[in-house]
This record gives sequence, structure tokens and C-alpha cells, in this order.
Amino acid sequence: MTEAQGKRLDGIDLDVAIIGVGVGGLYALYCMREKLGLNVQAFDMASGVGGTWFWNRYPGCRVDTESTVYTYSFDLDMFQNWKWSERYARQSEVLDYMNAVADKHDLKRSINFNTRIDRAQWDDATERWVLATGTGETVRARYLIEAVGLLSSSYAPTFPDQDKFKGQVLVASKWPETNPDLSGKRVAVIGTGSTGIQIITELASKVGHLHVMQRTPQWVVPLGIGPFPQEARDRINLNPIAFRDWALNTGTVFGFVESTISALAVPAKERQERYEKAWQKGNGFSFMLETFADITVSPEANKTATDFIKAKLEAAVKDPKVAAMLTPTDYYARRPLAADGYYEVYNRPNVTLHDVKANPIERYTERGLIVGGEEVELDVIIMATGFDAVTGNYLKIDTIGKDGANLRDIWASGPRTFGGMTIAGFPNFFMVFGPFSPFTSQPLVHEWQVNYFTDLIEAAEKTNGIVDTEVTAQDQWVQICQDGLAGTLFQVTDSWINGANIPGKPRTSMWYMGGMANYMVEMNAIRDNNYRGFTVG
Ligand code: N01
Repeated sequence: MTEAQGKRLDGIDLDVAIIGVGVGGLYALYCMREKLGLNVQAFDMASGVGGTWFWNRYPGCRVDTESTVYTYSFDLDMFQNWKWSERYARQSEVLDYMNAVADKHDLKRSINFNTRIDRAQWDDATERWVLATGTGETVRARYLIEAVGLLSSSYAPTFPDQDKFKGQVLVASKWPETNPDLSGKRVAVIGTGSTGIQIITELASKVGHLHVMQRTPQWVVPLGIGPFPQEARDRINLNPIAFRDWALNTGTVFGFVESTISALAVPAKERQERYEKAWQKGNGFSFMLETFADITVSPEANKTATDFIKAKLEAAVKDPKVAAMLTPTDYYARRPLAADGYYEVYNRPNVTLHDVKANPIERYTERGLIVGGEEVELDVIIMATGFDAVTGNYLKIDTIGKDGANLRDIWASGPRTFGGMTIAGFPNFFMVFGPFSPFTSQPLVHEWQVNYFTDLIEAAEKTNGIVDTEVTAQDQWVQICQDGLAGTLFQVTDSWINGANIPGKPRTSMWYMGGMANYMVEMNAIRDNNYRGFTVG
């Protein structure tokens, strides 16, 4: 056993067990060990830190949130001095950063890599979580923190006769550590979400022929890739805490202030100018939320945005038939997509767009895929088909709370949580960015939630208390979240945001839609009211 693999497991009794060492889990490990001085061990299936950034190393992978807010703030020195090279960091740079954080704080000695947790059961008699690893070992812990990721549970559907295919099938979210050489090859990309468009724009000029298998077209705006802006660095350096707090006090923590103006309240000329400015600046979230306040809630306002993008698309794509295939018919109300030069890719002679809704992928052959009755010959097929988002990884672990309550039963028709962090009947159990967390960018919000429950655990430690959640408080929280999504176009537009992307998954709200600033107000009021809604028994 190497040092990086962590302690021997079987029979160990911990204060805290953490599942997952992505952005949230690493910080939770830091807080539990360094702030509270608890005996903590973290577990991850990967052989290194990074969570989704460990696995998603496909060509073109990078954050599409500005690096200014895709960072930790707890280590002020690193917050100020880590030199992100680009406005949107590449996956390799994010992974380097996370390794640097883990190494600086010596976190890896408390992590068991290559370790899957299959089962977690609360034992009332000993007031401990009993975890079972994939290799049959047992670990006990007073607290369990699951930081298993919002978009980490891969979804890669299979098609008939896959075993006959003589080429290679690669899943974007489980990309091989050694990057395969795709130059000159006939490559298909199945899926045109954030992952698909990053791969498509990166590979179009590098492969022999690229076949894009598009089921539902999406609205795409430019990302605006470029060097990390000096003015952002200056602003962070001037007062990092003030910058962090400013970002947290916006609605979505993407590093800008959301608009409060209706798209319908300004003259058409001004509206066009605003959209044009946002288009030139780049960034999907900014285009959707910084331009106008009601794009995601009003069909009329939404149409002003889609009319603008449609005109750009039609100007960019030379073949009108291809432009028509690329034009969505639904609202601009999925998670917004951004990539530089996406539509222009389809002018290349080595790129073919397939409409696999009209002409479905039927099956594999030895040489490729049958699409709409015709064989497409391929060397490599890339599945960019997304994730069982938000709830997927929680439900993979067989989690049993008090009185034998199984999480899979409790969440059968949709998740139930309090503040996105706890679940009634699951004592001493915490989630980082669990269902019904705010609909925001992640790292700073992960930190905020971890800080919040670190304080709660500290309070419980003082009285040897067990933290649980009142069912009524949880019900109220779920209701607020369901009402919140119901008022938006995200609710009526199929995507992973509402669970519609996974066959058989309940279609429901999984978010607090009131914005981060309001979320902090609500959660701080709960804390200041003696943690109303939590029980520390
Ligand atoms: O997944 P998606 P993703 N046959 O669900 C298609 C984050 N992320 O991995 O729309 C054919 O968005 C599916 O088609 P349809 C980000 O939050 C961030 O791209 O269901 N096609 C769709 O086109 C993002 O939103 C970055 O009809 C099938 C695609 O696969 C989230 O992860 C980078 C199919 C899935 O799109 C998920 O993005 C990457 C089938 N059977 C990801 N099944 C950053 O930049 C599915 N599809 C930070």
C-alpha cells in the first residue's frame, strides 16, 4: 500500500468520513481536520484528487465559468497568487490547482484513493455511520460527509450490437488518462451539450472527419477564451475577501451582477446593443443573466434572446439546411452553452451534422453506426451524453438512515433535503451542494456550505449532540424550491436541470432558485435562530 492510498481501512473508527475529494470534499477534509481537529478520512474512486476534473479530461475540456470565481478563497495566499493563465481555465490547470491545494495543506495523507463506498448505514446503537467499501472493508464514523458531485455520475447509453464495433468507444466523462491520438481518424461525437460542443470545437480541425450526432440543437454563444484579465487579478489582490463576498452576494456567483431589467422594457435597438455587447464579451451565463432579468422566466423575453442568437447562427453557417438543423425549437432555458466558433465548425468540409432525432442511431456495426438506416463508418465514437445529475451519485450508494429508512425510497419521486445539506432521518449526515442547493457556480458556494456545517458540527461537538433535520423544516424547504423552479422556463425545457435527460428519472425541481444572496440570508437566519429546523439532540 502506497502512502497515497491512505490508511488501512477495515475496522477503523473515525470521527468523520468523507466521500469524494473534488472541490467540496477537499475543503470539507481541510475544515474537519484543520479547523475542528477531528480524526477524518476521505475516500474516492479516483486515483487522485479533483472529482469531476479528474475524470473529465476530454479534448477541449475547460471551465466555462470565469477562473476568478472558479477557485477557493479559504487560502488567501493561493486565492491571490495562483496565476490562472486563462480567463477560463483548462481542465489540466484546474487539476494542477487542486493538487497544489491538496499538497500545500497535506490533505492526501487523509485520503484513500481507488476506494469506492458502496453502502452507508446509520447504526443507532453506536451512533455511527457504518460504511462498506467496494472491497468489503468496514469503516465506522460519527459523521458522514458526501461530496459526491453534481455532475459526476456519468450517463452513457448503449446501442444494440456495441460489442460488434471494431473501433473505439470513448466516454467523455471517463476519458483515458493517456489521451488517444485521434488525428486523421473518423470520429463521431454523440451529444451536443457543454461537453459535446467543447469536444466538437476542439477536434474539428484535428481529426480526419467529424460526425456530430445531434438529437436536440442548443443555443450556443461565444465563450470569449483569452488570457486571465489583469483587472480581475488587481481587483482580487486589492481585497480578496471583499471580492469573494461581492461574488457570493450575487444571484448565481458567476462573477457578475445579474440584470434587473426586463428585455421587454427597453427599445429594440438598445436590446440588440446589449445582446451584441454580451456576444462580443462571451460567456453563456452572462449572456443569459447579465443582459436581462427575465430571459429565463418570460417566453416573450426569451424569444428576444433566441431571435438574436438565431440571426448570429444563420450568419455564421453557410448552408441554410445545416443552419436550420442547428436551430433549436425550444426555449433558451437549459444550462447555457458557450464555445468560441461553434457554429462556424459546420462550414468545414470534414464535419457532417446528423439529426439523430429524425434519423435515430439504430445500432452498431463492425465498421460504425447505423443512423437513419444508413451506415456511418467510424474509427472512434465519443459519448458526450451527460450525467445523472444532482442526485445520481447519492443514489448509487446504498444509504440507510434511522429506522432502516432507505434513501432510494425517500427520494423515489424526487429528492428531499434541507438547505441542500442535510436529510431528515439521516443523522450526522451532510452533503456538499446536495439537491436543493442554490442554482449557482460551485467552488465558492461549496466553501460557504462547508463552512456552514462545520460550524454546526462544532456546536454539536460541544454537547456531544447528534445533528438531524426536522421533517417539517425539510418539507418547507422542498416546497420553496419546487415553487421556485415552477416559475421558470427551466421547468418546462427538458434537460438535466429537471431530471428529464435520464429515462425514468422523476422530473422535478432539484434547486433553490432564489439566488445565493437570498440563500445565505435564509440559512444565516436559521443559524441565528438556534439552528431552527435542525435538531442537535
Ligand atoms: O451533458 P448534457 P453534458 N442519443 O446533458 C445527448 C457541465 N459541464 O455532459 O438534448 C443521442 O448537457 C443529449 O441530447 P438531448 C455543465 O453544467 C460543464 O454536455 O437529451 N444523444 C445532449 O445533447 C453541463 O450542462 C462544462 O436530446 C443523446 C447530450 O447528449 C453539464 O455538465 C463542460 C442520447 C447531453 O448533454 C452536462 O453537460 C462539460 C442518446 N441516447 C460539462 N442521450 C464546463 O464547461 C443523451 N444525448 C464547465
